[in-house]
Amino acid sequence: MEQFKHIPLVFPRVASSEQLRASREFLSRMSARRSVRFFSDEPVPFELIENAIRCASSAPSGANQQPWRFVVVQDPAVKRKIREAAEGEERESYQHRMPTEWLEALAPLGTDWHKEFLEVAPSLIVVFRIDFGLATDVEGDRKIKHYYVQESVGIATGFLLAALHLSGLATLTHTPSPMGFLANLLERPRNERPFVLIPVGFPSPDATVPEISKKALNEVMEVR
Ligand code: IYR
Repeated sequence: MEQFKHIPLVFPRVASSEQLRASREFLSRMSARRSVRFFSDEPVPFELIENAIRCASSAPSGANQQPWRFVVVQDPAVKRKIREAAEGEERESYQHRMPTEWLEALAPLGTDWHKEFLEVAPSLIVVFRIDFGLATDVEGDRKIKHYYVQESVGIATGFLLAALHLSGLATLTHTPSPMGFLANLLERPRNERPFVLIPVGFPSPDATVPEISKKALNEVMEVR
């Protein structure tokens, strides 16, 4: 049996007063996050995007396969194409595909098929899930099974949103539907599928957000 190396865990122990302080500060900052649909075109320092993607890529994943790819779109011509394609799909969805029940659930958010933010935000991060690995050997392409892709990419996306927010940037968790066009426009290989599209930038000065709230702790937590 092949031996795989283990190394000592690095786990700095912090004083409980500091644990509590850090926990409260993180809670307070994360609770102030909002999904933003109105962006300014002000550019974003690129290292903020890089570091947020480094952070996302540190997430746990099934068998540590890290089944994700983050495509950062800044080219105005590509952003325009993405907007045009997304609005085409979304217009069809809002006008013909989404059942009344779905439209009613979305009503408080005030969304519609217009997606101006896809062109205005300085960066779009398109998260792709890598459904299987591709290895090439003498017999040609071979598929490598990936495990828990949906869960892994969901966790990494959570890390990404948290990192961008704590860097002082606004984001939107956007899923134009269907979003297969993103794989074509961004020329992804056949093992990659779009997972979510995240515009990143600063809010426009007159940005508004829907007046909605989060569930209270006693609605989301049970202790037994
Ligand atoms: N993709 C559409 C509709 C939409 C769906 C859900 I679920 C939302 O939480 C928000 C919007 C859109 O982006 O408008």
